[in-house]
Amino acid sequence: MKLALLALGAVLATTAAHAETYEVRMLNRNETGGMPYEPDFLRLAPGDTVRFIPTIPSHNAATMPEMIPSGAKPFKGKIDQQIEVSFTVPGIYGVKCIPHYMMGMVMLVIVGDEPVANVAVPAGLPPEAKKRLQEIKARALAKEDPR
Ligand SMILES: [Cu+2]
Repeated sequence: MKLALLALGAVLATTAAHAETYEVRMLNRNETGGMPYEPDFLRLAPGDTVRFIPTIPSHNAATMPEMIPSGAKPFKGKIDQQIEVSFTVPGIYGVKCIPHYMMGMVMLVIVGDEPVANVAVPAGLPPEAKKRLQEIKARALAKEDPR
């Protein structure tokens, strides 16, 4: 029995070394407020995939040109389209819902080891998007670097 568990542990450890797929739901409301991605922060290993799910209609997921590592490929899902995006280039990404960008529908993705403290929220964003990203950053900081 113990041997079997050890073997299972080895299998799980091997699997964990491979690329993971994370699911992000696009919603109209949750406990963080209106028009959220859930979760709204992900830290990925290079090569991991995010599946953006239109749980509630009328949302999409697109890269923010202001927040994308150089060399990373932009993406833009259609409204109500479920897309899967592989993040291969390390760095800091902002993701936005185009119809609800003005209402602050954004999320933060960090690929690799970049500290949350290095996230720079661009000054020129719509105020609600800026506010949401600052909230997401503060929550991510509290989670990853509690002091
Ligand atoms: Cu939306």
